[in-house]
Amino acid sequence: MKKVIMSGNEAIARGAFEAGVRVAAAYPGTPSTEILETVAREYQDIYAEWAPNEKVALEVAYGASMAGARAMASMKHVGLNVAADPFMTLSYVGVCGGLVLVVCDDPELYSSQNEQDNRHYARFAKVPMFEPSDSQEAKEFMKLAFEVSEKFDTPVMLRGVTRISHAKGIVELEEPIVPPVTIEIRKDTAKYTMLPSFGRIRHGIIEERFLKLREFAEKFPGNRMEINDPTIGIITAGISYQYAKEVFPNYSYLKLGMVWPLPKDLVGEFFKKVKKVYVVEELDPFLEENIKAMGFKPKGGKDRFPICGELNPFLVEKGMLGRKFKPPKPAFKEPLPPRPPNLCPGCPHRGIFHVLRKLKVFASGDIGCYTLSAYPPLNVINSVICMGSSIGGAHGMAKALGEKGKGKIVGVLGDSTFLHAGVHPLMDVGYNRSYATILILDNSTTGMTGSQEHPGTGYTIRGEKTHKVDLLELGRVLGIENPRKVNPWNLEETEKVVKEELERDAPSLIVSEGPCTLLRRVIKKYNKPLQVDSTKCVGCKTCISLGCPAISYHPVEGEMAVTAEGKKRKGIASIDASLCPGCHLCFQVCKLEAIQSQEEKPIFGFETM
Ligand SMILES: Cc1ncc(C[n+]2csc(CCOP(=O)(O)OP(=O)(O)O)c2C)c(N)n1
Repeated sequence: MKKVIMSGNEAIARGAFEAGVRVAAAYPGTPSTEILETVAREYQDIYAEWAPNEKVALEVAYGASMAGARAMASMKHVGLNVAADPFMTLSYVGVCGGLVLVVCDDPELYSSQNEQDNRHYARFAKVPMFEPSDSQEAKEFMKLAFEVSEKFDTPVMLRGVTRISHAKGIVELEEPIVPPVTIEIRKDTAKYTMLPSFGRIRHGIIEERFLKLREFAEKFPGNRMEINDPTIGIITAGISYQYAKEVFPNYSYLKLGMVWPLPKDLVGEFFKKVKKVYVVEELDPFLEENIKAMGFKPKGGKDRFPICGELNPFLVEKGMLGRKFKPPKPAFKEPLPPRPPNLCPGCPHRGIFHVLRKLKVFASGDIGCYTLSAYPPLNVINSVICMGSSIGGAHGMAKALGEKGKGKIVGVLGDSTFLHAGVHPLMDVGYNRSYATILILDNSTTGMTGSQEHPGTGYTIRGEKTHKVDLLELGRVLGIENPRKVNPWNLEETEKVVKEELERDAPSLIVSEGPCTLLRRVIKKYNKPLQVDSTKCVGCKTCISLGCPAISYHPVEGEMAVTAEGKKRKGIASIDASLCPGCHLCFQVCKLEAIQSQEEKPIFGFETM
């Protein structure tokens, strides 16, 4: 059997392939993104698509399943909030071809707006959930998940976390199977049409299904007991198993590969075999509370281990032994310089935020690279909760403030976010006549998650050309009479248009159009890097306030503390030519002409070909 090294996400994709999946849909989101990217790259027989959002992705999988195909939807944890509506009722209708919903949680919020524990969703929707502890299990559990899905007529959830998705391990490859269900149109209206009369019947059916799944959990091969030292036992699952096993290899374990429903008899057996039982799990006391509800009394759980953030072997050791946590000695004497997250050099968003900061607006923000402008030195975004919320937030604020807020409220979101969850709120702005100005920062990609296509880019996940949504046209259709377009690298033009739109007492929309500097699909003609004339620079830091990583400030003393024109200065700016893509934003903000262009006719931003 061939063995390869794979990340958890790659292994999940491989599992889908080996299980004979036909249709896979997703919306990007860390840490889940590479699952569909791997499917699209490696497994050409699987139809793969970026859906506009997670709700659509799950509905696509549901349609494929009704036709008898094995189907998968993958998303990050908060994506399931968006897909929760179809998900909760999908549990009622069940499947025809197996359907697996992969959700990847993000304990520690490496790249998310919250760290919700999606195990609750499995209980909430009464569907089984598997949780792998490494890449091999990720692949195996995917295949089992499809079998369970068809056997019990249920969607199955597979939960990952960042450390499973992104860590690599050895995976044994097998040949793909031909799934047992044929793909054809079948009509079963009472099963698939959730009118109240049919839904009532299905509810009863899923309660029965749940009892059968509980029995199945007792025999599920991924739930296993490892009896070593009988004095101490740990009930655990997923990545927490790895942490505990690393520090306490000799303890006994009940490792749960199926975290919902739980195997009551197996848990009872473990309590009989081991003297003191602890529950080690990341985030919420999900296993602990459910085990306690069965009548068992673990010695410890969340009273010893943190409820917030990731666990790690040190935290598990500390919790188990009650010792003070001593962080390991750093390998370097000097601490690494802090590198706060920042917009890239040449990022089109920077120009917009320079203008919005100048105009002192309240910026109802959204989720994407542009959220980073909430940090210094830009300090522009003032609020964010979830994808698409910028528009509704700005609109609601405008309605609450009335006259007082006129000309002061903007909603800012990216192109991918707009098409994910911004279309309906913009419809609301048009319909209910808001004066809030909405800015869509169209960089022609889903930048934050690593540059994925979406319905506004004109390309599919496999790079085929396709229909491209025209954002200005869409704005018009939604009730914005005169949507405007700006080049965000042209500060004068951008400021003029934003000011005019802020003054407009009507729904208003600005589409800021400038491709992401990291976008590989677009071929760009860059200006030459800019240079600071050190004889002119007075160290006023105006260019520094753009927050461009290519520009830095250096204190000066002695002769250097005076400019050629005799002006005193404490420092000077410099531009790192290896980082500067020549966007010319700094050139435009420097009033002393100390930043020099090397172009006769500079382009603001860069030209695309
Ligand atoms: C419900 C949900 N799905 C996915 C994500 C992951 N995510 C964060 S920002 C973002 C979109 C960013 O793209 P865009 O709006 O175009 O802005 P950009 O980063 O390109 O500036 C995505 C998919 C999320 N945070 N929430």
